[in-house]
Formats: sequence, C-alpha cells, structure tokens
Amino acid sequence: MTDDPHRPRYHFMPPADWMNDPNGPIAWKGEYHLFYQHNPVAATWGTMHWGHAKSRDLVHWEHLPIALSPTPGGPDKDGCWSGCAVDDNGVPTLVYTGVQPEAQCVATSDDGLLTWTKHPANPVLAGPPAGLAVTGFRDPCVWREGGEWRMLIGSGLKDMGGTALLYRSPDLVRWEYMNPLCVGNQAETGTMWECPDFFPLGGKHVLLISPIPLAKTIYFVGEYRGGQFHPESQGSLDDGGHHYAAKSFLDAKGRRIVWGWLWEGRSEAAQKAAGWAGVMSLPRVLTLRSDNTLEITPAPELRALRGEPLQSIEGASLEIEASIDMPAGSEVVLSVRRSPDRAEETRIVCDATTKRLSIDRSRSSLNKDAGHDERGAALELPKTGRLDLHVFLDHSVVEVFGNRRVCLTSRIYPTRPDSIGVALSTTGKATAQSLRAWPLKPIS
Ligand code: DQQ
Repeated sequence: MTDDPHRPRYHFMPPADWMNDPNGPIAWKGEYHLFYQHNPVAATWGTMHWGHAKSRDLVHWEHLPIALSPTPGGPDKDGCWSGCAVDDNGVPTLVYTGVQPEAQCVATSDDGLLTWTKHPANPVLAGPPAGLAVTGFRDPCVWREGGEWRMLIGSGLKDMGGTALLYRSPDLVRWEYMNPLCVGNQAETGTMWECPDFFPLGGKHVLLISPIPLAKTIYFVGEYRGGQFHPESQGSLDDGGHHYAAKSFLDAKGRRIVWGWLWEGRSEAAQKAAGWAGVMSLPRVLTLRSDNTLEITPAPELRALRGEPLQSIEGASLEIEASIDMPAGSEVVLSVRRSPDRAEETRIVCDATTKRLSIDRSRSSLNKDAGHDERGAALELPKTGRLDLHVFLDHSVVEVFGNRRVCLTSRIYPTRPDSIGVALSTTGKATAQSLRAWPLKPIS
C-alpha cells in the first residue's frame, strides 16, 4: 500500500480494510486513545468492531488490538456500533450500541485500555422509552453531571424530526429516561440524529449531530438548563461533503478536540481493489466565538510534520497557508494537484461578491469513477477583507480551513503522476500578502 498514490500519509487510518466513525476518544495517563468503527475483513462497511490506536501527540499513532468485537448470541452479535469512553472513577469504560436491535452496552478495561470485558447486565438499556415512536436509538454520549451520569442517545421522533434522548444513571448500568434534549424540525435538520456529541464550551453548550439524510455534522450552540437544550445558533462543522459522525473529547490541556470520518469519493469496486476505505480527519480544536459560531483550527501539534518551507510549491502531501486581501468584487483561486496542462486540477475558490468559499472537483480526476462535484459554504469576510486559507493535501484528502470558520474537506483521486502543481491566481484587486507551504512527513 505504500505505493498507493491515493492512500493518505499523515491522516490516521487503520492498517487495512474499512473504517468509519471515530468512537470514544479519551485522554488516559498522558496518552490519547482513539477508537473507530472498523470492519477488519473487508474494505466495505460490514459487521462493526471497534478498532483502537493511541498517541502521545495527536499526530503519530500506535495501532492496538481490536477493542470490541461482536459476541455471538449477545446483544452486540450483529455489531458494536458507535459510542463513547468515560473514566468511571479510574475504570476506563466504553458505552456503545449493540445491534440488532439497537441497545446500549457497557465494557470496561482493567489493563490500561488494551482488553475489554463486557458488562454482564448488557444491554444496560434494551430499547427506547415505551410509547415513543422513534426512528433510531444509537450512539451514546455520556458525561458526569451533578454526581450522576447523563447519556444522550441519537434518535428521531416519527413525523417530527431528529432528537437526542436524555437519560440519567447513578452507575452507568441503571438508566432512567428523562426527556428529549431538544427536537429538530425534520424539514431542516433531518429525521434521525446520529452520533450526538454534547459539551460545554466558552460559557455555552454545543450539540454536534450527524443528521440523516443531510450527511454532514451540524453544530448547535445554546443554553443547557434543566435537562433541556435551547439552541441559539447553528452551523456546519464541514461543508465539503465528506466529513461525518464527528466525535470530540477534552484533552489534558482543556482543549475541545474533534475528529470526523472522511468517507471515500470513489466506487465500492475501487475501494475493494485498494484494500482500504475511510480516513480520519485531522484533529481540529474548537473554540467559541463571541457571535456564537465555532472557530475551527487544525491542532497545532500537526506542525511537527512540517519539513523545510518550500520555495517552489508542489506535491501531494503539503500544508499551504495563504493570506489574501480581498476587496469587493475580487476572486481568488488556489489550484492544487494540478497537471501542467490543467487536465487535472482541484480548485479552491473564494469569491468576495457571492461571499462563498468552495472546492471544485469538476477536473480533479480524469477517472470518471471519482467524485466531480462542487461544494461550498457562505464565508462572510471581515471588514478588512482578509482571507486566511489553510489547506492540507494528503494524497486523496484535501482539508480546507477558511478564516478558521468554514471547513471544506473533500476526496480527490488524480490519475497522473504530474498532477502535483499548485497555483494561486486572483482577479479584481485581490492581493496575496503571504503564501507559505511545507511538505508534510508521513506518520508511519
Ligand atoms: N455509524 C455507526 C452507527 C452510526 C453511524 C455504525 C454513523 O452507530 O449511527 O457503523 O455513521
């Protein structure tokens, strides 16, 4: 696989086969542990296990044995689906969804998170509250509150909209239903909220959800009072069309760090032929801005991957930072993975007139099997007109951060070995104030 031109070099992924959602990130005794939805026998979604890796710096990872596998005849016989990890008074504990039917299960470790014992009372929560017509019941998010545990389960109320059901427990085993944390309007935020993630940030609370059928992670910022969440603003964690099921944790420095699953943008046949599918996004640090939106920045630890700054910028594994002044009427195009004749190129475009940042894959690959769409999001430039673009290229992954507000992550599969060019062009009175780039080192 080291010769595979599309396999990322510095994004986390399993050694082989399939990965989807990040699960249960947790800081434990000076190390970070990350679990993930994993099919260890094929590069396609299948019976779910929890893969496992650990890191000291959020960047370099050591693969560990699979943490959870389905138990024949058990409540997770058809798969160990997404969930979280908590510290239960010194005992590392995973809370996850067993299928089928969807039911919540618990597992603990007494050897430093290496092997896991499933609780004899599993499923600790066998099904949704009686009488509630729900569209799903999965992906527990657990935290400590007022001397008790609280848990959210991703769900939806039939004919109404997505929701997250709130529970309480003294011991992670006996759960009592409280109420829906909040309920969305299905015309706007879908019929079922997968992978809810809920945490305090900057004096407010943030709820992340991955709504069916919107296929992206939405965030709400609001007030959490009396077991109810009152959203005050809403945004997208990423609008590139390839980032889903985001899961966060609080690191040892008190930072809120989030990962998302980057799905492939090519056919299942191509995934099988490659022998792998699914990549983890870079770790992103979330902070709250005074306007109730999230500031999203790549974790500064990633700077450890930088080689010497490039004088002549080209490559498939790069970090690029560009600061551009964009007066009214101007446009900037950063073209990456570009062949000399431009038969292949991926265009990152900021238009000061339409106030939009976008990523255009219409010519990303000569291979018709690869995705060719254009995705974007509104980006209101500050009064200064300054655009700060931060771009990470890692073979088939492109992650774009615009003014630390808008993220666009996409997947590209250029076919030509000379599709490594980078070019910055401006129209109108836009001026590039700086353009810097580094080759990034592989993590394994
Ligand atoms: N993936 C998991 C589910 C979750 C979905 C199954 C989101 O638990 O709802 O692999 O991608």
